[in-house]
Amino acid sequence: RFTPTPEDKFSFGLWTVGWQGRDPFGDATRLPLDPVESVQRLAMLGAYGVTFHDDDLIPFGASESERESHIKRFRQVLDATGLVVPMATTNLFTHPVFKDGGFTANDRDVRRYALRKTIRNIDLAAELGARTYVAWGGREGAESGAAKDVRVALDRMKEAFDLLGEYVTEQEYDLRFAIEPKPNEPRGDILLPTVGHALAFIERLERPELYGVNPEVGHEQMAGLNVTHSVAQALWADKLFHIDLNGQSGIKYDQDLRFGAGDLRSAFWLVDLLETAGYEGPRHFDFKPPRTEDFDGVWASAAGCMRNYLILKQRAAAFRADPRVREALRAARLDRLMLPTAADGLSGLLADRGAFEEFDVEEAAERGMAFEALDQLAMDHLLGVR
Ligand code: GLT
Ligand code: MN
Ligand code: MN
Ligand code: MN
Repeated sequence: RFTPTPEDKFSFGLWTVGWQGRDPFGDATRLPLDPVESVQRLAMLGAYGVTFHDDDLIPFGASESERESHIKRFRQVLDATGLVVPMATTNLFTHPVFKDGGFTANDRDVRRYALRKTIRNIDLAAELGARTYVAWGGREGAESGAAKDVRVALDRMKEAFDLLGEYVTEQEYDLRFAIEPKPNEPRGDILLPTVGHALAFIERLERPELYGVNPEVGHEQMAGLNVTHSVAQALWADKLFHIDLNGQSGIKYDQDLRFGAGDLRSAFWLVDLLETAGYEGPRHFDFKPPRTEDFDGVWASAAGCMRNYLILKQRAAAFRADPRVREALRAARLDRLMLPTAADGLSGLLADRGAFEEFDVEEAAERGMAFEALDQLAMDHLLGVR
């Protein structure tokens, strides 16, 4: 029970289990992990996929021949374990050259370098069979007002994504982009800070169909938002290309806790949404095993992400299947929300005296919505007492 298998489509970034625990106040608490070992361990735990930044796999500055040998070892362990690479991404944030961003750095040279670095890893992503290319612009932003002309920076952001879209189209790669929003950290304020901002941005691109979003649980919560609502709107727009699952407790620094830790109720509703909305992409974990942990703790933390997802999936399914819940959903009038407001059209609405002139506003205002009883049923299922 609650044992993951590849059919569950769980994936992990190399940078998650491989995080050494370096933070702004302290040095690394763990040794580097060989990507080959990460892949082996993740496969043993029941994951189906692994994702990476260019620099997670091939150390920054490696020579061409070193690069080839890192890729070869990686391919070998993928073949041996059967793990797939559903997604890849670019590191445009660690090296000091990116201190003012990649695609929107004020320095034009840096922007051109960032695009070439990205294109180089897109080729590798396509070779390894990835279908999604994530773009997290953690350094695209500012700490002060005049330092960044946001409207012009968005022009450069659009230019970058349009060039990347042109490239994958020309190469005939079966690859789409997923923009990952975050409100702040490491920059004081980051461009495209929420799912909503990213969705609006995408519509201004030359090939909008090539771009979607990669919402991260904790990032929406850092902005004080309901991540399940953000993901629901992305699904509504057919833009949920990928997802970063993790845990966060309220508005504070990016905690990247294992999935299910932090806001558990939010995790429950998110799993309920993903499992009922027909999301078919990877369930990707972007978490950081706390720096208190040794390697046993790292693997326990990774296993916990998947276990919590499967427990919540079972709890959410039990909630949806419970006849009392179905009744409570009707009492809360969810079936009524599904009715078009004016199937009779605008003229029907305007001619309907019952809609306004004869509408009993006071009577309608008195109707209770029965949401609390419904939510308590959810709570009972989440807590495992039903
Ligand atoms: C970085 C960031 C994550 C992003 C990764 C993709 S890297 O760790 O904090 O949220 O998903 O670039
Ligand atoms: Mn992320
Ligand atoms: Mn995060
Ligand atoms: Mn992160």
